[in-house]
Amino acid sequence: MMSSLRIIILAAIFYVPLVSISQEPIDNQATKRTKSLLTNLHLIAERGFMFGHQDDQAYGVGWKEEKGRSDVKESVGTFPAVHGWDVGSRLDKDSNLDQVRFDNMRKWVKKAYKMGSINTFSWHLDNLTTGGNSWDKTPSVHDLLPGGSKHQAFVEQLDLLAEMFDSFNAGFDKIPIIFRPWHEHNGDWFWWGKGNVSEEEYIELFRFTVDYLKNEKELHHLLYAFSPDRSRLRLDTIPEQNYLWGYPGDDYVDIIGIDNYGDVGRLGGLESAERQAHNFVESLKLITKIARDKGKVAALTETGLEGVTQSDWFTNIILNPVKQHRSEIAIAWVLVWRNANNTHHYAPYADHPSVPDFQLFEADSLTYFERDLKNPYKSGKALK
Ligand code: BMA
Repeated sequence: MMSSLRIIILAAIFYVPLVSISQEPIDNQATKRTKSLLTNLHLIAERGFMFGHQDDQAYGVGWKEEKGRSDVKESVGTFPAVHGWDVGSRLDKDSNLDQVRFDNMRKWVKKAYKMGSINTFSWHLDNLTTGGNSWDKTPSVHDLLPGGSKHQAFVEQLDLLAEMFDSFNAGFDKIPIIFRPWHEHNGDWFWWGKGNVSEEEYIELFRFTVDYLKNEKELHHLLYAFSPDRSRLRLDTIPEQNYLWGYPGDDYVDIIGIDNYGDVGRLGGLESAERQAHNFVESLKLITKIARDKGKVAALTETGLEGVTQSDWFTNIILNPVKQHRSEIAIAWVLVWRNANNTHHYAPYADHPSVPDFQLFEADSLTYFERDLKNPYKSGKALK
């Protein structure tokens, strides 16, 4: 028998990692399809990235609930590879905060799955302390935690959430999904954000949410994403430590995300275009490094330029920087926000000036849309 000291010395000499990095979901009872999805996300991130869009099938600029429509499809001939949805403000209502009917959402989630695309969920939950919305900054997290005055009300919302997620079935199979709760928490604009919550209580909220869905409700078709906001993240000093503010731990997170609207051409910002481009790359290198060190997957969980006012935005701002820094940037997807109307939209729509550039973006071998995916729920079979 070799002594443990000798093993450590040998490991150090030959650089053998003492802890093997696991690529298994945090849920050790995750379904086979969910495990395969995570494996495939790792693989995709090393080869390129998927394009995602919020509420893609629900509405677009000038239309709502029209069967088979999608502004992305009408611009490039294929649906996105990732479909973003939000289950706020409260699941005891018929529709979400952006008037997407939950019944329809269920149908579209299934359709995305059947097409071989992936569904991801955020949760703009109302402030249960005041009855206000997510942007009501009145501290509430303390009330939601065990022993708090709104704990029961919170558990009721989690029960409804679990019911919703549990209803995502295709035949006997549960449709694997990526859940991204309590996003942008390092900003102060949501009641669960920094300034309105202590770091300890934020972590407790995140852990309680995951534990409840996984252990109490026994949902095993979920992967979990963590997604701070880039605007409140200092990239110059100890960025890693900065990023990990509120990190609930490696046992609670599968995906190392970031939301970044500030480095992608927003006008009137303080930073020059060069500075933004530099910071954009740095932010993606940062999440890639953290994800690689932890054996997790990185993703740009939200981004976009409102109105897509720069016609080469997709290639120049998103694709080229990723391409130029391939060895240091590995992200599984890039998701742009919703197409609400002709000013508040983040993807092009037919006849928008950015369509030709979006077509180049889609045609590039680094980007994956629905038509490039085969079966992301089967190991090694994600891409065509
Ligand atoms: C914001 C805007 C709002 C919307 C919210 C949640 O960025 O798009 O109109 O209600 O996201 O989707």
